[in-house]
Amino acid sequence: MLSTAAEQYKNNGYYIAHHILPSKALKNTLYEMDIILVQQLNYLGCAEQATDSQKIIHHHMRELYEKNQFVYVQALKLWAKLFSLQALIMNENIVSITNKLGITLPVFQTTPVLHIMANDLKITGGYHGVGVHQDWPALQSGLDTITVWFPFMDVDINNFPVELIPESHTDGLYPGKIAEHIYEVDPKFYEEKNFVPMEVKFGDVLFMSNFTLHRSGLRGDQRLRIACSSRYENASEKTFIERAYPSAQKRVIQRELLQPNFPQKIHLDEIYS
Ligand SMILES: O=C(O)CCC(=O)C(=O)O
Ligand SMILES: [Fe+2]
Repeated sequence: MLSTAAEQYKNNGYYIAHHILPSKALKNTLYEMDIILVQQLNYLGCAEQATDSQKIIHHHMRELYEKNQFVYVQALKLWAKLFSLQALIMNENIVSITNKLGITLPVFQTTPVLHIMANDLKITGGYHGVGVHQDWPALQSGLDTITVWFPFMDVDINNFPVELIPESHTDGLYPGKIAEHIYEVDPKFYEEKNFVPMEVKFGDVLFMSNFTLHRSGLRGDQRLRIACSSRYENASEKTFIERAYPSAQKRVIQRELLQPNFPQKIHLDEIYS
């Protein structure tokens, strides 16, 4: 079965593995995401309780979004840092499949990214899906890097599926321009009709070559779609070794205090008493 996975992946530039993530772990992460929202809602005076229900989480997101868009964005940024999310991306079934697909010595030079799509949660001037791109320019490490993408709810053609062009992974880098979140591919170089929506259910995982052309499908109904995306890079890829392990990503630390004069001794007394 797994040799078929490798064959499909090599031929098509992607492979979908079904039912490989435990629903308990996915639900636990959803629950922790909701705790992050509910802590802020409670702090802002709304009496809510955390759950793992997709509908209620959507409601909590809307509630916080309407109360305070800044706090809402801060909460969503913290979701991507959850320990349980890091554990999910390193799930043994995912590791084993990436290994079969050629990643012999996996490294993460990036942290997981969450892609959140809902028609009623668009951020003013912010991100609502990404245009046509390849993932490689944002990393520039191993040529065999795999994007590992999985949703926290069933994704069908009406719930913002990822759309990709099968077999586009062997054409090399497509010409394009630097856009806000991606290196956007010039529309002259692909045909609209070749995009295929990826139907990926809760528990399923999409494995995609870093060279496969893809975008966020913008066809969505009233439902919420949350997906996690991570990059399995191969420390042993030949050109990655030859190029001395490059990475296009940098970490920036702001050295100034974010809240001037915070903390004071009194705040620490509460922690350490
Ligand atoms: O989830 C999406 O809509 C976009 C995903 C994507 O571009 C990625 O994971 O690299
Ligand atoms: Fe991407």
